[in-house]
Amino acid sequence: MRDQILHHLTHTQGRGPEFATVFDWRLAVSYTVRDLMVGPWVGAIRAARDQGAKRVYYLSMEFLIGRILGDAIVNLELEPAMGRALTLLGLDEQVILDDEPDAALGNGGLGRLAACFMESLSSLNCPAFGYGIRYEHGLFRQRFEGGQQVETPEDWLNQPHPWEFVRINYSYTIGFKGHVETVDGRAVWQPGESVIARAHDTPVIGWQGHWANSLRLWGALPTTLLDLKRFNAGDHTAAAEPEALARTLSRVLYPDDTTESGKELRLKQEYFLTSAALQDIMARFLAEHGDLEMLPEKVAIQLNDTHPAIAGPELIRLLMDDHGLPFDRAQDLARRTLNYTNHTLLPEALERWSTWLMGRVLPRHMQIIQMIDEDHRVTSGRPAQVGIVQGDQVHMGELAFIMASRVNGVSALHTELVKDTVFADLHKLHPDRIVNQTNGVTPRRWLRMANPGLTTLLDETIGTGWTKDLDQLSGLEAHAGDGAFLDRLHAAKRANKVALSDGLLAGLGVRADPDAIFDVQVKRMHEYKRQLLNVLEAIALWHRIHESPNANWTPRVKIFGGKAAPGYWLAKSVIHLINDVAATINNDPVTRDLLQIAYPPNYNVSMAEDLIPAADLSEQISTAGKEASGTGNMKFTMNGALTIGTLDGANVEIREHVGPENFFLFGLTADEAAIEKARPGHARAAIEASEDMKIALQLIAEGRFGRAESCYALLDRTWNDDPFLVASDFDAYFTAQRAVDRAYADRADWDRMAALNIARSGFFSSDRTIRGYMRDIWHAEPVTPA
Ligand code: GL7
Repeated sequence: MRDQILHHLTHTQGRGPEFATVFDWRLAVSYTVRDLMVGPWVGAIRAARDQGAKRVYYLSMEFLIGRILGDAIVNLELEPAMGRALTLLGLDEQVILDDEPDAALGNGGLGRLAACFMESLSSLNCPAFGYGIRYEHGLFRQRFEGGQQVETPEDWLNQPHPWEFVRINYSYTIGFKGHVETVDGRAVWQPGESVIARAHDTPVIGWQGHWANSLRLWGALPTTLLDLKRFNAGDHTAAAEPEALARTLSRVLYPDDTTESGKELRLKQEYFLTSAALQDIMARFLAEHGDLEMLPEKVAIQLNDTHPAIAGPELIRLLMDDHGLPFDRAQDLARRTLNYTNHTLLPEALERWSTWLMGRVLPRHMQIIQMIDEDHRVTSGRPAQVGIVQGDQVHMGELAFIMASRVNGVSALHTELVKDTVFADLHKLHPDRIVNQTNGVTPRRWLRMANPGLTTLLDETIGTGWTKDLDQLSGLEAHAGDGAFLDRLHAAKRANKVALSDGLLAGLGVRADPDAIFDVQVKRMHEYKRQLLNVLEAIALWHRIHESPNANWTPRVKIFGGKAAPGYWLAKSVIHLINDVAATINNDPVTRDLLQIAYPPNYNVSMAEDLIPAADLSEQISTAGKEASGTGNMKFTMNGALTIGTLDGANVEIREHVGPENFFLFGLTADEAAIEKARPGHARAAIEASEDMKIALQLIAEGRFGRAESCYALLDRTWNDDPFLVASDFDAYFTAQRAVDRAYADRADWDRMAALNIARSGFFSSDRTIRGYMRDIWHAEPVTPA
């Protein structure tokens, strides 16, 4: 290992050890590890082809990968050897690992789910490709200035990316605009613009390195590099225009979380990804099988939300216009090949494009969409209000549904709500189409890599088998009454808290006592996720402590992390409020040993890997009915945090699995929330009824935490509208938090509950989720490499 690292340092990186920077070493280490991935990768690709296996294609606008090196070391079980090699070279492994920028090609849960799925697909030997966009700039970086979020561009590709292989022979032309002609009775689309999509492959190694699939990310290139005529005429800037135009396509990740963006560029990005992926899929399929009738038998395509929903019309277009199939045959093959996952019910996230924009950017697809819609109208006898084209809008959810074999929700509750709300009419027409696949997360990254202390304890207590069969964690049940085991569990958690506490002190100047409850809410900033409820509770608690400073309070550190979409000013004002409250509370001599608030900026995958293993309490407090599933909630549970949460998304299933006595439940149910929201004056009534809530709002309005003006809109909305029922759930939340205080004070009992949370978290492995997709949706089988 040491020699390999030195070899790559010299021959790949071109550096002598005496001149090498951390970056040089990190690349040399990465190439060394990558070498070990290539064998299984090539073997997997070969085995899938030789055995004529069905392949799964996961189309996603987002893959929130994070760092790759540490994950690869864990999955290839290289830790001991790598540790020794780096020691021999006089290098600090943590410094090397931390030098890698996060691949932040996603916004939040949806993108991170795609990354967990890629890892599980490889760990399960399921032949698969992930298709996405190689954004030059991932999710923006977040800083705080005067407590307010400031965004700066992210720049991960401003340095060599050691994990990718550029495939210049896998390049496809992607057209836009232009017009459709009829030649010999066949439609011919003459695009007015075109770009090249070029493949960049990253191997995704599975557990123990038996299999690796490809994450294939498309970069955009111009069809003509330089307008030489204009260049020679002296117009140098204009000459580079085609290149600049093309490159904008894969330039930036849209930083919207759950809100739809109506930009033409976004539609072009979605089509760019989808068309490149489908052309690639068809080329591979035809090379292997030749017979188009076999498509559904050999290809399963999963659409990650509606973002790639143009896949339906695109696949029909390729089958009709390139391969001469009639519409009915093409539509039937496409529908038997495609599946769609719904990830949200929020109305603002349901993608819609005007027929005008769709017709202008993708004229041939607009025609096909109308054919699909008309055919569905005739064959299903659907009611008038159902359809893809409604008025002058193309509804991508309806398009995805109508073109899918299976439509799935991402938690049991969410799937039922999908049936009852957004797709109620389509569900009645196609009652077997909607199925559930509750989300999961990979235990390799989220336990084995992120929490080495707990991993050692697990390995020593129940063996290492849990890593690939997370249900084996149930073996811990037998130890939940064993004092020596619980002491070790406590020590492992405490060590993670000490490390985090050191980081918070160094980075933010916040003093976090490792014996206090570490109460963590990390996720995108959104009204429905109710960070506001959490910070209002902090204010009310602070006020209560002041009223009786000598009462028996349980010390608490509240930790927040998360970004707001740049245009989401209400979410940004919550960030501002949290930072202002922290500045006041943290320096209060009366309460500072009992209550601290930390909000480290720029929450990302790597920060999650530090925060989650150090958490005692997981905040999953969304308004019931709004969070489709959540996946952070599962990571916390696996790492032995207890949840305070509502009956929303996968919280419901987490509570069922860990047992209601090991979960702090509060708040309205989804049904109750819907009724409460419809009640006129619900917000004001709830605030008037809650002394704690009223005081918290008053303290803000009085300017106790800095300029009250910056909170007026927030206060006004809370008093008069409160669409996410912060007020209605406030007292229940406050009471549940006091139950948390009491429970934490009984250390042995808390540790026992933490142990049971871990022991019963096996269901939330993404291996279980992927097996479900393979069985119920893709009908795909694992493959053994030769
Ligand atoms: C999300 C849901 O909000 C989240 O609850 C879910 O866990 C995730 C993965 O299924 O998908 N839907 C969505 O649009 N985003 C999500 O994170 C951005």
